[in-house]
Amino acid sequence: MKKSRDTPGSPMIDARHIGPPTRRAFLVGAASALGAAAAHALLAPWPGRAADVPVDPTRVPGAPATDYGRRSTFEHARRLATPQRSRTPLQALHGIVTPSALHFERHHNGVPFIDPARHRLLIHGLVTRPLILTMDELKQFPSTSRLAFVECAGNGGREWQGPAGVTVQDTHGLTSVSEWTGVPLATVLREAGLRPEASWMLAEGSDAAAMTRSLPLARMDTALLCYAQNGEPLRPEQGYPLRLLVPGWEGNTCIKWLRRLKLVSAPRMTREETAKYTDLMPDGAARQFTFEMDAKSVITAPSGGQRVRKPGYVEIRGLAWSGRGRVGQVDVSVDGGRSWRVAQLQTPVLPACHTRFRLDWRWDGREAVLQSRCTDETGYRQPARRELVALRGVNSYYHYNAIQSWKIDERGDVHNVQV
Ligand SMILES: Nc1nc2c(c(=O)[nH]1)N[C@H]1C(S)=C(S)[C@@H](COP(=O)(O)O)O[C@H]1N2
Ligand SMILES: [Mo]
Repeated sequence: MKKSRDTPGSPMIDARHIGPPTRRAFLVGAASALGAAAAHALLAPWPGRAADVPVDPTRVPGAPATDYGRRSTFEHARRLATPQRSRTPLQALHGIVTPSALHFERHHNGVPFIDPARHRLLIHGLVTRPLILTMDELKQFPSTSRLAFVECAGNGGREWQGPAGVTVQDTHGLTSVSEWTGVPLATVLREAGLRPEASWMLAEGSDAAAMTRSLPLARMDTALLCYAQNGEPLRPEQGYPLRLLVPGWEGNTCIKWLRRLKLVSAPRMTREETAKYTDLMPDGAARQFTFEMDAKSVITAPSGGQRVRKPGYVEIRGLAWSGRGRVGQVDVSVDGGRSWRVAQLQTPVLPACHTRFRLDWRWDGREAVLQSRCTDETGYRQPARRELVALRGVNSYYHYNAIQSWKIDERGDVHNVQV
């Protein structure tokens, strides 16, 4: 961190730019003179504390332009973090894009610190021309952008054993949407030249977990080697400087901090496709290589931990998605699944992407159980919990996509329930 308060482009607030001196400006000036304390000023909310809001903002010149933006002092939505994951606050989002700073995170041994100038992608194994590519070389290939969700296979995993999460962030916060930019995997593989025996690909990350997965080449047609997210380079948490994106597939196939692709003739049975990310069925067999995330939906408002303040109009809002394509229809129930109404879908409705849905409702002040169910364009319908459990038992941790129920009690408080 630079110590001078005259650092060009510093986003610090300087008393010279904001007219009449305020207590805030005085404090910031004093802090920056202290050098080390300048670091604190740089992290301070924009452009000051709530207590310093002028009575009449038209009477005071506003804050100067800054080199990298921050959100308003009054906005506090945040990821809920434990060391190896953080969850997106779906209840606080509008539309379908997740702000990069709120994209959920999952890492098996921390976020590595990587210099993009020294990063390389090695492509070897069953290829005719092994390649070592720099980031600059990767960016020279024809590029493409698309919106897509990344969802952890463990999203909702705790709900297998009963209602566990309080909020929708707890129950569904391991899914997020970005606009991803990169080069199609197929383009780079063509450059390397596939040998006829090549049928699988081992993808490896350069984090301390060296996360590795086997992926079938025949189904990699939409896979992207991504270097950008929502218009800027990937965030470190999302795999900077390079990640694999397999749209619609379980998040663990989207190897971050990607450093190696080895073309092979059979899956390598890594930890992440044997001990992890498999589902134990009631008969003792395990599902493996399930890949696509099944259709899912959830009501984000009103949702767990919120309160419906009074009887009357409520816009029911939520998100629906499918790893197999577009959302076809979303139905909403306010009586625990006895009757259903078709929700309105907000365009665009994109494959392997969250779709926003809405339904007008009048709450009569009596207990209600809200549910949503997604049918995707393949005709697959999101199962009720009892349908899912009848098929899969309760030995699984991953791939839970049952209909979520939110109970509104007579006070208006919303609770996670299973009906
Ligand atoms: N190299 C590497 N890639 C990784 C992981 C990891 O730990 N290391 N975690 C995976 C898992 S389990 C998920 S769900 C997604 C999460 O992507 P995100 O953190 O960008 O949301 O990254 C995947 N890619
Ligand atoms: Mo994951």
